Amino acid sequence: DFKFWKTQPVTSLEEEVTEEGPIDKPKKPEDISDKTLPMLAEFEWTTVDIEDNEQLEDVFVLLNENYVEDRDSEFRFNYTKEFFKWALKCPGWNKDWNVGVRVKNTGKLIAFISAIPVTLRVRSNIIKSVEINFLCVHKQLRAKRLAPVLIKEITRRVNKTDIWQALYTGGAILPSPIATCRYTHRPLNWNKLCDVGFTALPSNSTNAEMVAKYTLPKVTATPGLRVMEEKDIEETLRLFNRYQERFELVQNFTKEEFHHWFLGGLDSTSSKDSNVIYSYVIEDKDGKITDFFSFYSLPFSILNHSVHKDLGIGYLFYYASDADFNYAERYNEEATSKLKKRLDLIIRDACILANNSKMDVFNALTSQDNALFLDDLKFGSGDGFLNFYLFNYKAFPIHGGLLSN
Ligand code: YNC
Ligand code: MG
Repeated sequence: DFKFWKTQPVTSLEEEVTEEGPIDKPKKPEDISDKTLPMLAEFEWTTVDIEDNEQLEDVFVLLNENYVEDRDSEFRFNYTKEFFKWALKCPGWNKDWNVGVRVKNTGKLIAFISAIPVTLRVRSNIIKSVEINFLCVHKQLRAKRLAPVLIKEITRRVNKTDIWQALYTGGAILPSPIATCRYTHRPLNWNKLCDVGFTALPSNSTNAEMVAKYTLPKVTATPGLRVMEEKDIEETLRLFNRYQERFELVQNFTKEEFHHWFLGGLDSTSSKDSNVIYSYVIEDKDGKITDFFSFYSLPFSILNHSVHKDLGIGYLFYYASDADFNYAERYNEEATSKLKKRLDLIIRDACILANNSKMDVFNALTSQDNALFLDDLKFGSGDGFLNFYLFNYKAFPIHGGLLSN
């Protein structure tokens, strides 16, 4: 019955939105308390310094052991320091927004929540916001109403900087999703996926048939495809911004943010050696960038397998193409079929590159324009759904594509 969520500025599940905009009356940072929320006696608040390796390690030990798991507990995300640096140390990141809870006696980290700054566009409205991620409570401390306290504390800290809106995503159904996407999976290494129980052999096929179905060439097909470099940032961002106009909910990137999200963390120089984010551009013979795509790596640990310990997973991230710039004609058949052809080609190359980078499966959401190519590129629907939420912002449902996550 959402005892907590009922008290928060979010759209309730039965509500019909008639007007878009903030839910709370405008407030000022000075209206917000300077004091941290009360915490249970045996625990204490901590601001996790993610630039301190030991503290960063506390976070990924907590998450690796207690964060999202598949239903049968066979796989768990295998977060690394590099991944967190990329995900949490983006331009404008705020040290105070990595909030943890420790056991007073032992110092053990038992809960975490994070925020990073993002600029959202909901249709034509630009909203200065944060994105909330990595909410986690230790398995043995669940159902003690710690999550609402973490959420209120991060809200307080964000509000203190004059930011009043947030975006968050998750598998849980809460009041109220503005959009829901499904996870899809494109097997790259069928034998291993089968071996570790990630996929099962369909009853009417043989392993050999499945391997044949999913085998990809080693060499990409798009002429002019190459790794994105520093010098491409400005042109690629322009292409990207134009492409994003077609979507109703997007994240706007500054040049600096674009650099971070597509060329790796602040302290890494190229996407090739960061091993977290992989970005590519397609340059035509006149030296013009016509397309770009990206994917990131977030492997699973395999929990009880004698041979395989990790499962390499690539996640399709953002892409853009000049194949269909007339977004007003989004549903124009000719424009759509031109774009589809192009995306079929370049995202197939993304699968090839992911496979060459030792990833075993390539995941994509049904967001952005992915519906155009998922079937033809042999992505299969997964069990997982991802709901998108806005905090303190009422919005009409989002149609069609939206941001990647
Ligand atoms: C969830 N995922 O409904 P009600 S996604 C938000 N997001 O409240 P307790 C959640 N709320 O129903 P537990 C939630 N899951 O009474 C549960 N809730 O109103 C709500 N899992 O609290 C739930 N990470 O502490 C209920 O539950 C209340 O001990 C119950 O803890 C929950 O990062 C959790 O899936 C998720 O670690 C921490 O189960 C725990 O079960 C866990 O008794 C595994 O909580 C990992 C996992 C979630 C990943 C994510 C996005 C989080 C968004 C949070 C909302 C942010 C709002 C905006 C704030 C900034 C505003 C500004 C400006
Ligand atoms: Mg709890």
